[in-house]
Amino acid sequence: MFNKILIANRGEIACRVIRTARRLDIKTVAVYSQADENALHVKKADEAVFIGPSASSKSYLVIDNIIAAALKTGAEAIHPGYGFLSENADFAQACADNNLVFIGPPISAIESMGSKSAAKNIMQHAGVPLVPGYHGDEQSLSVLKQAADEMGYPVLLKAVAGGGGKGMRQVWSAEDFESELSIAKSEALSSFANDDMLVEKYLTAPRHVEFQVFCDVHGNALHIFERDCTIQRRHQKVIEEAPAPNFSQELREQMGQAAIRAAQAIDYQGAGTVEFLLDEDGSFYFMEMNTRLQVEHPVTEMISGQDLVEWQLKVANREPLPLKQSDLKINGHAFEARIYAEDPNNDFLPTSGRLIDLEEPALNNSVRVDTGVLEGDEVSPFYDPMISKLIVWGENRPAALAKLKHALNDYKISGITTNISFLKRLAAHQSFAKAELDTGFIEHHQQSLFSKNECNYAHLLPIMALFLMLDRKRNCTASVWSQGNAWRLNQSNTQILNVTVNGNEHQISLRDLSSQYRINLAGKSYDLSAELHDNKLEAVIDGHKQSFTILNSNEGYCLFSDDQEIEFALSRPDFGDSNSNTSLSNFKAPMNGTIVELLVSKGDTVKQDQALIIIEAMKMQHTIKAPSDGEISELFYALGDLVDGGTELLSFEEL
Ligand code: MV4
Repeated sequence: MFNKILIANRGEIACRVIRTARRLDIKTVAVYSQADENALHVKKADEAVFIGPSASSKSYLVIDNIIAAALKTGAEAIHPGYGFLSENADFAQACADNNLVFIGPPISAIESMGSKSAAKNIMQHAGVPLVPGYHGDEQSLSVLKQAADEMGYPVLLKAVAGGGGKGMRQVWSAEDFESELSIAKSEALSSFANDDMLVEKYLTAPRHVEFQVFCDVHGNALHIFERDCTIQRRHQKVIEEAPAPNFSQELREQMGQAAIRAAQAIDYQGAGTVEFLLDEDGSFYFMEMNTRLQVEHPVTEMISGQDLVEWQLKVANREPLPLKQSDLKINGHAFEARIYAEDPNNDFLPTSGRLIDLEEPALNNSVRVDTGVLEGDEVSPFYDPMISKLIVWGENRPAALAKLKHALNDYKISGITTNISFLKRLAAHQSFAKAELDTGFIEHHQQSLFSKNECNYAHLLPIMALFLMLDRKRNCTASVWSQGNAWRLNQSNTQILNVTVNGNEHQISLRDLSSQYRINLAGKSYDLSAELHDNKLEAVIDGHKQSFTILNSNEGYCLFSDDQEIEFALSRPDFGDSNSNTSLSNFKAPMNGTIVELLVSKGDTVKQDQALIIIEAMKMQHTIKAPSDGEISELFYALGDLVDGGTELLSFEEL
């Protein structure tokens, strides 16, 4: 086995690879950018090498810097993780040129899968089913339209050069074909400088089912079952599971064999994923093959009991696969929920800042958290905003789902907005429990998944008041009563508290009756007793005992109850110096990306909320909007420019 490997990645996947390497007594070398100087993956590795500025284009994507780091430290092999250089054939070639083992497939396999239309041709020859459609070179309107008419509507137009859902357009009837084609072509031309189209039968409610495959250099090939990754939002996976629900053993065998044929058709080696669309009638079709370890590989590990990184290392070391197909058995069910720094109530815009308090669920054999951050760390705008992955296991799907809900409830992050509350609503959804899955799930269930009743916090105000009082008591035992600002001494044992929640101030009177407290709020009175230990408040409200977690947050505190997380603060005295509109104007790129639409010009006057710039990053589009009516005084970038996360994009003058 290797003595030392370099991990050409960051965050949770770098930590994940280090964990297995350490168990196998392999030394590890991390690489890091400026922003990651104190990152967890750097702390976990035996050695770490600085490779450049924060922008990944200047660090994690610089092949020469990574190769130099490996040569300098004497690493024998490089694990690329996912993203970054993991599917870059030039990088695999640079490894080979420098006698470094690339822990991934042969260069030719990466190249074969890099072009979508070439991949489809290879798969067709290998007998892997493709969605019925036209993949030809002849691109005239009459040929494309005839293909569509013959297969019947609806059809899907896909840019040959596209991928990840970009440049796709549905056509529902023959009359619409010509106009939809011209829109699709112009979109493809501006995005990919190539307007060649595929025409496919449009599957209206498919599932995304992918197979984990493994091949060694000795010609052995097998699959480690499937993952259902149907729950996606704008082509980003949200919750994945294994095995796929409502999936027969017969279908598993058929699709598994097709996946192995796909891998063997390109002389694959190492870990790969073959993605399929699964139609409602049980037909399945090849979509693409990913030539790397996937983000969601842990659900496969949970149900198979195998360590996929260990398998990768063995295959890269030219050892045979550790097991035969017949040795592998599915045990139970697993889910993965991706925890992101993003705001579900603001179009999932990435958030960044410091993870002030971070509480993970209790970890054990059935609850796993793969993370790249610690409490107090900064989530920077430079990289993918995924904070961690929560992976759970149960004897069967309902048991695993119960575990997922419980663990999500116990996962608490304050300081930055995350998608945890959204994940909780997904996990609790009736249709999800029934595994009524198709790729439109989140869109179809918008109403229930984005309900705004989170603002209903009246019943939590007494808890907030009680916490503020007990917290103050433990911090300034000397004299609670002599503290100034919002605390006012009334009678000997009654205080008036002003608590701010969502910008609203609430006046709460709190009377200390030695063993109990009586709270008066908006004309109602409550009797409570409570104890505060660290950040847990145990309160008995009118005979009902409940437990709450309260973490420190940016402006005050964050209260976590069963289904809500809500920020609150003790109101500060008004010094009359507050400038109300300070933080609204953010014209910074949320992450590294490309300007795909520039909707205004210098000197334009715009209305509040008008879209100004659309930036695309990580397959997502983000719209920068006007915070108020105003004028665009300067635009710093042009259409098509690549910008680094955090870069100021324009200057704006309020009118
Ligand atoms: C499709 C399809 C329906 N019919 N092709 C989206 C990403 C790209 N790689 C393939 N995609 C799709 N291709 C046909 N003929 C529906 C999708 C699709 C999708 C696929 C997998 C997971 C989520 C999806 C969300 C929307 C559309």
